[in-house]
Amino acid sequence: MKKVRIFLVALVAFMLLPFQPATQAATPQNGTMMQYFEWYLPNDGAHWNRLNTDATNLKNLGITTVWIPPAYKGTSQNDVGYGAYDLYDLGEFNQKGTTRTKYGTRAQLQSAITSLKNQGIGVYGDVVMNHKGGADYTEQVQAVEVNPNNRNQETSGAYTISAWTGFNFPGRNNTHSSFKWRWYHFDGTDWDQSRSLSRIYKFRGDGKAWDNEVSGEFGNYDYLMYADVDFEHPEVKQEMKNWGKWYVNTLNLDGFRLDAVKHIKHDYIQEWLTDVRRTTGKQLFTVAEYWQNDLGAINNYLAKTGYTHSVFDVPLHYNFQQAGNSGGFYDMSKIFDNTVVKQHPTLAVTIVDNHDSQPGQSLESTVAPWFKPLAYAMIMTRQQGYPTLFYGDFYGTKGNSGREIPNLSAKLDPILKARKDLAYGTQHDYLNHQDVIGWTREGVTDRAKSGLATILSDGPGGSKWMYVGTRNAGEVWRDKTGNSTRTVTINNDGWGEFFVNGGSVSIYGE
Ligand SMILES: [Ca+2]
Ligand SMILES: [Ca+2]
Ligand SMILES: [Ca+2]
Repeated sequence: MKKVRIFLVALVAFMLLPFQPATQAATPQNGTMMQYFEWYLPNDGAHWNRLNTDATNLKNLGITTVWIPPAYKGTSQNDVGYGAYDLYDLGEFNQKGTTRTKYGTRAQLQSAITSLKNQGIGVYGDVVMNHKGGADYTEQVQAVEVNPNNRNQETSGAYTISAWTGFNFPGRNNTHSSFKWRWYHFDGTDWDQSRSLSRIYKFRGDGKAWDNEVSGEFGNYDYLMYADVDFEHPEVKQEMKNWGKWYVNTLNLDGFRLDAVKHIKHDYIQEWLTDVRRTTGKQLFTVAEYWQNDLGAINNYLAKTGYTHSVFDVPLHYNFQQAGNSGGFYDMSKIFDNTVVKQHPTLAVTIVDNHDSQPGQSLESTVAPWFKPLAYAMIMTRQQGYPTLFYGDFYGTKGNSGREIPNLSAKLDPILKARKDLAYGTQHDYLNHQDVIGWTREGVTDRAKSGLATILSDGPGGSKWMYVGTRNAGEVWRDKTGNSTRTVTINNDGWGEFFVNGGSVSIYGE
């Protein structure tokens, strides 16, 4: 009887064993996004193939998600994608004088995405909803001119203009969608073809008005460029939801980057995203581009969209730019002041530069090259924020400005590696000096050799005593960037004295 009972207990224990976790769940790898394009990529139709070939390398660098450029047909083959013409033409139909886009064909894009997915890398699609360019024909539309500096002020009576608002997509011939765009799907434009006149025109009739709840710059910043989409029109609202579902399902997307949201009716963005998440059954991580160096305006957008998605940390980018241009006289203890990552750490997508801020572009505000490794250390080795690696910083930018961003991959490689392997566990901040700041991560037990100490200076070199945790006591840490050759022995209390050169960054680890 006793033997049987022991046998049964042993049997039950054996059966239960595999279902009991041996240790706590493994700490997931840190998420790192890459913006896989810059403005001046060559118009060679080879970019999707470059992305395809790069997939394994990206995985090894620690890239977990890729933000791809707008993948649909723009106003011409050379369009970067933001002059969106046909959202359903992913390089599949002969339209605007080309079948492929600047980046290649739909088949090449889908092949690249398959390669990324095979490496476990997620893909975010760029969503250009605010406007449409490259219309197929003009329509006669009643319109009024408005003051460019105060779009709420009409500066003419209504008259008939010839507006580029007719979109039939003849080359696509109703494949994927039969929706046709007409003037009444838009709120305005900036060109009267009949008079060759450039004005900001607000359409009349059909209850037309600039959409409200957009940026308040220039009175009402609904209008940005081309034919401005009217997100108060019921046909538009439904069509964009249909397209969102199609875009996700066709490309197997994992999320979105939303272009120019400060020009789009904010509550429609929330309505659209909620609908597409529901109809696709996917969580769809989303980051919105609300480009304004004003945390108050960004906070308003987050509130108006119900905190349903993330935003780029534009104020942090401008702090980086200012620090890089201040020759050491920036107060580094304030580098995170008035930023999204400080106020909403879980909603901040942190960037250093992008395709608009790079040299020669519309929002040029490039971070100085010497400061970029410091900036990347600040977004890549801290707990807060979802960081983005810019293609143009890693591989360099092209363009004719003579001020291209150099290829910084050799300097950024160790920082990316530190994010992938070391930047885990409890963080301790030492953001307490005008020049030399630092922070540490204690590491976690299930990631071997994790834990780090970052120290940087925008001015003279220096050192800091920082606590890295008693779990690291006795270890000898080295600077993974190679900028400093000093070694640091962690003392029995878990502290070490870490050194940094002037205008430099060091990331110490075991
Ligand atoms: Ca409207
Ligand atoms: Ca708009
Ligand atoms: Ca300083």
